[in-house]
Amino acid sequence: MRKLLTLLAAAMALTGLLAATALAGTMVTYANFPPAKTFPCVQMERWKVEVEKRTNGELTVQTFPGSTLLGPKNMLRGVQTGQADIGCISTAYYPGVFPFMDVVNLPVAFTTTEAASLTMWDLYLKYQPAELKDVKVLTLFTSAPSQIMSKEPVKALDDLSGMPLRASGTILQILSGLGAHGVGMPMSQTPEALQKGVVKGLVSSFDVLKDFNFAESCRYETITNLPVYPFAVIMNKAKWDSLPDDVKKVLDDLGREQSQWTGQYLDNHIKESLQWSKDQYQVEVFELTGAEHDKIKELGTPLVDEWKVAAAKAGIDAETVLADMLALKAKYEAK
Ligand code: 3IO
Repeated sequence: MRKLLTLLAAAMALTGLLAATALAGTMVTYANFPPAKTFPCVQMERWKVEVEKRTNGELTVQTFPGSTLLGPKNMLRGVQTGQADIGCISTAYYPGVFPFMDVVNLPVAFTTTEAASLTMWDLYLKYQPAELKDVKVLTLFTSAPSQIMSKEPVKALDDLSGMPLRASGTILQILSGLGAHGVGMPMSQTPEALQKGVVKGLVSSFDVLKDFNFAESCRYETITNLPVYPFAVIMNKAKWDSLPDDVKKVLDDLGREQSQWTGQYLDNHIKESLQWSKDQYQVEVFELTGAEHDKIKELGTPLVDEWKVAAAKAGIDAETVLADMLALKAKYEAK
């Protein structure tokens, strides 16, 4: 009997201790718009694990993939108003809202996700743009260079004529210059649009062939090396302010590392995804000619000029930012 009581007392003490630890800590919600398998959610789960480990459980993270808490277009507002503590946004879904970060979406032909992501992070840290002042930026990363994935073959640029393709941001303008019909919508709506035949393909990075199983319907892939899509992971400012300093330090220290981790993950994953698509669905990959790549490049030039005008209007020193971005790109791509 005494043994049992001792055991009971010990159990109660342990329960109390665990409860106290949980009470002492903070739980935050983290919303994401695409499905759990996709890279923005893979990096979210990695961040959660690292944060919980490095804060010894002082901060716990409850993740909501697949637009279960906030969707692609209400993510920014939802984080600002505290419907979620943390959210992942694709900035190309918010035209005119991120005049600084839009620079990363320009057609400058990033060759790797890692270089693009680290470039984005460094640019942000250096300039601390006004457009992100009312939220806390936890990490930044990009998708991989964008390619065409379609139901009908695009062996040459002429094949694009009139073809409805899903995209967002600057890629829409490039598509229109190429005679295609760009349809702007978030990635998370693309499966339905493809299935209904509203679009005949999409322009994004090759990870989605596997993660959304787009390889099944989009058997033709064309290497275009179009812009990357920039992403920002943001936290509600009041929530951030309420966190203890040691937790803030863990999150701050993780920002650049998470950006690089995500870039490296995606650079590897696009290769794996394309190979899987070849094995699984015998997808065909087409290369364009040098002259065709030149044409794509030419169509990008006015977009850079348009960005400069829009950025200047927002009080951004556009020439300096652009030069800095190209220098960072060269630095990271040399590695
Ligand atoms: C993307 C967005 C969500 C899930 C996986 C993804 N892979 C590449 C992208 C970039 C993109 O097309 C977009 O709309 O942000």
